[in-house]
Amino acid sequence: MADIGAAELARYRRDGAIVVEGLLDQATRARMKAVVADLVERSRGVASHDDVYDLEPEHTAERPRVRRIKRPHKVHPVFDEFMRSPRLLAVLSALLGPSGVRLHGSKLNLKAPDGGSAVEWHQDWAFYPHTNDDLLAVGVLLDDATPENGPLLVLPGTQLGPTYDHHGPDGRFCGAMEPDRDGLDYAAAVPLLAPAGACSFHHVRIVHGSATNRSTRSRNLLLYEFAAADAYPLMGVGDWNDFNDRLLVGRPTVVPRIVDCPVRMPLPPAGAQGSIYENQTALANRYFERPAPAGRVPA
Ligand SMILES: O=C(O)CCC(=O)C(=O)O
Repeated sequence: MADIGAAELARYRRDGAIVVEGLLDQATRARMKAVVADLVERSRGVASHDDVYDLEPEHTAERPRVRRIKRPHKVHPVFDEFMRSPRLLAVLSALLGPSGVRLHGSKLNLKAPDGGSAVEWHQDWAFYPHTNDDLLAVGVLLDDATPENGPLLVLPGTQLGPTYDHHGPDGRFCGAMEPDRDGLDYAAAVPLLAPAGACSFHHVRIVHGSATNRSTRSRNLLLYEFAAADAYPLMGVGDWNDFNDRLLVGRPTVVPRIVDCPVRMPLPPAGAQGSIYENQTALANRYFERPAPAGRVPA
C-alpha cells in the first residue's frame, strides 16, 4: 500500500490541508467523467432538486446546469470503488489514526463553466461535530484545478482555532460564516491547485470555500468525507447497521474517543434544507459575489 511521508503528515498537521498527486488513475477518471456527462444529460428530465440532483437556479431542460450529484457512491459503482482503493485508504489511515476509517458521506460538486456556484466560507465541523476531530474531506479532482475555475480555497492553520458561528440572521444554522464577523483575512486563502487526478485532503475544522467558476472550463470535484472509526457523531447515529457498513478500515467500536474540541451544534436546523448551497442562501452578506478589492485578483 502506498502511504504519505512524514513531511506531508507534518504539513497536514500544521496547515490542515495537503494535495497528493496521481491517486486517481487516468482510466478511472475517464470513466467518472463519462458517468458525470451521462448524469448531466439525464438531468434534462429533472425540474427540481431530488435525491440525486442539486440543480443550479438557472437549470432548464434545454441548458442543464447541475450543481451537485448527491451521494455519488450510491449513484454509480465507480465512485464506490475508488473510495475503497488501497492507495487512498493508506493515506486516510495515516491521516486519521489507528482506529480505522469510516465514510461519513460523499458528494460531487459540478462547477460548470461560466457561473458554476460559489461555496461560502465554512468549516465542515460546523455541519457534523463528532466526539473527536479526526475527520477530513478528500477532494478528487476530475478536472485541473486552476486559479480561474473556482478551486477549493483554504485558510491554513484555522483547523487549530475556534469553531466559528455558522448561524444566519434568523438564528438558524445556515452553514456559512458571516465574512465581516470573525476577523479572518480571507484574501490570504490558499487555492488547492493541482492537475486532474490529484486529491486534496482538508481537515474537518479548516475554514474553506470556493468562488464562482468564471472560466470556460468545468471544475468537477468529487468529495468524500471520512472519520476515524472511534469518532461518534454528536447529532447521533441514525442507523446502526449503516454506520458499521460505512467502516472501510478497522473494526466497529462502541467506545468513542472523546477529545476536547470547540463545538457548536448545527441547530436549529437550516431553514433552507437540501444542500450546502440551499443552507447558505440564508447568509445575507455574501463574500464571493463581491467585487474584488483594488489590487486583489478574484479567487
Ligand atoms: O465544491 C467546493 O468548492 C467546496 C465544497 C465544500 O466545501 C462543501 O461542499 O462542503
